[in-house]
Amino acid sequence: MITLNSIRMREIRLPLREPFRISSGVISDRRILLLELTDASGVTVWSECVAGEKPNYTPETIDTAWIAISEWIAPRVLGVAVAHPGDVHDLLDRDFRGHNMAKAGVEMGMWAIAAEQAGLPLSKLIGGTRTQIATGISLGIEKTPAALVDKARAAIRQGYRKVKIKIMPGADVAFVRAAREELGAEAPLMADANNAYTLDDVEHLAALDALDLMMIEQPLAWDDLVRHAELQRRLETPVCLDESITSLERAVDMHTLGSGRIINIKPGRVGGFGPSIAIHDFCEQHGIPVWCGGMFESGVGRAYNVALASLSNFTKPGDVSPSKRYWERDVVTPEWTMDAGMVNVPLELPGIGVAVDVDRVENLTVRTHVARASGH
Ligand code: OSB
Ligand code: MG
Repeated sequence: MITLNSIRMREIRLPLREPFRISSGVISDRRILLLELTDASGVTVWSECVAGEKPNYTPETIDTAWIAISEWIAPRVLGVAVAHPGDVHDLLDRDFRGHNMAKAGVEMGMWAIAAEQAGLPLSKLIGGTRTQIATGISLGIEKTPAALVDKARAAIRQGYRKVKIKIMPGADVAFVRAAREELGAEAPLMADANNAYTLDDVEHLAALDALDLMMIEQPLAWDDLVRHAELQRRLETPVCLDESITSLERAVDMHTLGSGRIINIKPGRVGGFGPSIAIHDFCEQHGIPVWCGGMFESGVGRAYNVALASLSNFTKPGDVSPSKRYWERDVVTPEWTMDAGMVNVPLELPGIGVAVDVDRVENLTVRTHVARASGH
């Protein structure tokens, strides 16, 4: 039984080691929403809401999530006894549209509470079988193909198992071709357009077919499945959907319509672990590979991604780079590391498997809010 006594929300600011440009915007300072959930059994866990600074990826931002959690989500869960963390998503979704990342921050924390209560690593609680996660890097848009090639070459040297190249009109085919030519036929390359194209660009995008990419991620609009189906019919390269998959139902629609052949699962985007596991299981039954995407999480959010990616059908490398790819210093100990392109799934301790450096978090905190069940 899980019964939340309190939810402490904190915004921290964490500068990225280098700015990151995608087709829809650039970020250099991450504003991160960390949550501390305390359960009536005495367990306290940390979780992360992965909403971005601006509504350029999904409609949510850290500021909308702050309101959603404090005004609507906390009152709905605090003091309410929940038998299983898999029940939380339905509780939060009833007559409450959207705000998936805000909901996921709380929902995932409740899975971590269940793991602590059971004395199990989070990965084991959900039935994960992998002990290591194959790791990919997501490379931002560079000014020139040569600059991109340098970054991609360094990534391959570091052992990454997948190199994702962000693309947009004006920085696409020539950039990816340069990477393919310089890095060779075996290099595991893919592209991510973050919605930068329309069906008018089919001929142009079809030029990527010659470059033997693992996949092209979310070329068309964030909420589109119909046009992606048309595009997939005209491309050999598998389409992978990210933004468009916001629930199990959208994954089923993708399969029905043929809108893509691979799914990037981000637990925040779909509303938490419950929907993530449901999408994973559906895809496994239908031969659709999945992998775990990233949102420049701190080490806290990364713990949840790593646990999720330990499930059997996460067969493609995830965007779960080690802490040093993002930050001078992470907020967890131990920091996340990569060895030969693999990140270890923590299996020693119950829960998320890393400890939060609370003093450091205190120093980085710019605002706090505590919501409590009545009487706590
Ligand atoms: O499209 O996958 C994306 C980061 C922010 C918003 C959208 C995306 C990304 C990434 C980052 O690609 C991947 C990572 O966290 O390493
Ligand atoms: Mg993406």
